[in-house]
Amino acid sequence: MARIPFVCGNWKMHKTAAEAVALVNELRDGVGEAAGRVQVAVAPPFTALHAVKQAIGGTRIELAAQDVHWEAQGAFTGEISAAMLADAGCTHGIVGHSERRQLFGETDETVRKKVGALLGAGIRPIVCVGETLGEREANRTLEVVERQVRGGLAGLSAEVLAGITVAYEPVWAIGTGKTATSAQAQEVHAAIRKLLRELGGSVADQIRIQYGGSVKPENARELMSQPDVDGALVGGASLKAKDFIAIVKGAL
Ligand code: G2H
Repeated sequence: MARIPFVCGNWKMHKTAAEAVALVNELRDGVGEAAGRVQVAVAPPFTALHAVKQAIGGTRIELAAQDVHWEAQGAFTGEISAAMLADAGCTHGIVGHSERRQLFGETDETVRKKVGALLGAGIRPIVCVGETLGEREANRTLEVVERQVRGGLAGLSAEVLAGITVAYEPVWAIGTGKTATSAQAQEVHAAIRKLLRELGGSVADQIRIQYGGSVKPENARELMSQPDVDGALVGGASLKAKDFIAIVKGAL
């Protein structure tokens, strides 16, 4: 089944509001050329969401958050709720990024709670999974990724699963300049698709599985040409308009 590729720029802890708006303005024309054939989103830091929401008006660029807290409200200093993200204009939310897992104690259980919170606010989750170098070398890649997918999506109906994106990001390829080969990516993406079929039946064919980890203009087309690679979650290269546009066009 044909899936529209989905490319999301994860800006991580980069860009002031003014810098974020300047980047969106640079993306406008290039992304417009791919309109309707590639879905495109950007995930600025929380402080730039409002400004970026204004700046993407009239474009096909959608707004994503980089994280969320699972509780609806309360005494959780520093946290942001899903309702607040919806209010800021987010249509997508990244959860379970390996940096959150490794540096901030994210677990499969908190990922699942965050997925629930996003869905409750009408925001589509992008659920990140991926193995460390040690896990790959120990031949545990598929076991780890399966545990993360099952944990993050536990109990969701097929109907709900249809609206979710999974991002496979091997930790050893993130920000390191090392990219999984297209064959390595396809192998894991196919395994994730098989698992999604077990969890959601035929909707597995609708679910986009992005690849992430040092995606750049030079490797994007080859990676996204794999049958189960349905787009990309792009970090470093999404901070430069020229590179991000080239990656978006690589999905065509
Ligand atoms: C993985 C990716 C974006 P980069 O973290 O989520 O970042 O493309 O810099 O490896």
